[in-house]
Amino acid sequence: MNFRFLNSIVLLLLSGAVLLMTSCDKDEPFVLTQEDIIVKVPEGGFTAKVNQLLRITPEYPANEAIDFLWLLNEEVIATTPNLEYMFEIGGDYKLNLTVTHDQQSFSYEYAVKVIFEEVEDAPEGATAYITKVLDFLPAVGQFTNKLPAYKDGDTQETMNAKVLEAIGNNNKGMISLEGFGGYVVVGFDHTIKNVEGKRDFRVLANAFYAAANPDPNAPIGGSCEPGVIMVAYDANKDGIPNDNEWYEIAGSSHIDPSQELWYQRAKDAGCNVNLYRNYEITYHRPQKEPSSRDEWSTYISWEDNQGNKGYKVKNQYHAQSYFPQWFTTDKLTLKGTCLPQNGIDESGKGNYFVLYKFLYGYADNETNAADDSAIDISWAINNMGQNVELPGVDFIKIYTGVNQENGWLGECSTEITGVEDLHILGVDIDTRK
Ligand SMILES: [Ca+2]
Ligand SMILES: [Ca+2]
Ligand SMILES: [Ca+2]
Repeated sequence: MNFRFLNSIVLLLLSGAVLLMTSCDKDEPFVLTQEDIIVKVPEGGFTAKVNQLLRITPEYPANEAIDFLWLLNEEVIATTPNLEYMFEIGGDYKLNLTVTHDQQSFSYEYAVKVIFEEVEDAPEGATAYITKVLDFLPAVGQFTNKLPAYKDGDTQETMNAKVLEAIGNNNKGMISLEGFGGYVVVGFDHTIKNVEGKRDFRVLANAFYAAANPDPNAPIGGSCEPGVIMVAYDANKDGIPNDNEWYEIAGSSHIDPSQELWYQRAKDAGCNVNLYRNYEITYHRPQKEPSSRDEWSTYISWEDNQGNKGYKVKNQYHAQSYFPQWFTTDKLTLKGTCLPQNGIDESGKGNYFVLYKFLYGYADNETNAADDSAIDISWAINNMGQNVELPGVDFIKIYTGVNQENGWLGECSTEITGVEDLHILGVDIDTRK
């Protein structure tokens, strides 16, 4: 055999093998790597504005079947390569992208800061006080239908107008929200600005300290009937507080009830010192008003979503119906955060009740002149307890936060006499650290 010929065959075979290998390479499937997906992240992460689209457009190998899965709080918000998403709520978010191709799967995390647009200072001529009452519904209680007074024919609208007459425009009249969950919703002629590091508004009420607590070492108390404060920024500018625009101000017990100075004292006295989020109570309309004293103790039945039930009783001081008369259905269900019970009978004989002061962050809990009756809008939290940085507030809701009967004093009920925009009034109070 001619060796040269053999060599040529070997060469041919070899080159054929090389050719074969090359074509093999061409058919080899695409294998996704972490680096194939490129998202250009601005320095400091993505920033988005509330109610405006955030767009993220990754670069990725075209012509390959890659699956994209965008997640926000473990919920799928897109399955397309490009993300377009509108956040309705300000705050810090973590966005998760998972890309998958065959067996390969990679995840990426992006920080998104969602901010509101800036709020201007209040315009010239704006008033520091309440100019609108959007809703008012006291729970059951001895001042229901009295503060303000209900008259036959009154409707929700006329009751709202009476509330505005009482607590609007610096009139400093008084309304009572009565038992747990009773509420009022008010508005202003401008947005109360959230000034950084400062308290922004004050809820005026009638809280006072007791002069004669039998225990001289007791913490400050007296008539502190805390109302939980909610705030809404009109992010979509429709002139009303939408459900997803409300946030709760996290007062001291929202953070930790055990830091209240009277916590152990109240616990020892048999108070329920827990804080319940998503608390719900239902009051049933009485079939009729009691015809004799015997019926006072079983006047209005209630039950809550914690397995408790009982009666709201009638007393000799207030003869009118304790169920809101303009409210037409047979039961009244009110919801919110239920605060620790702060009322203790310090006499031990049922005749000297002291309602102890929470540290800060509630209405009708602190005297009006004290710094801790003032609120920093930056204390707002969402329903997951996360801080929300609102630029300002257009609406404020206050509801009675404690469900407790305090002997002859009656139920713990938040009273309100007004709201003040501290910036318009030139009142400068630092936030709490
Ligand atoms: Ca502030
Ligand atoms: Ca709105
Ligand atoms: Ca009060």
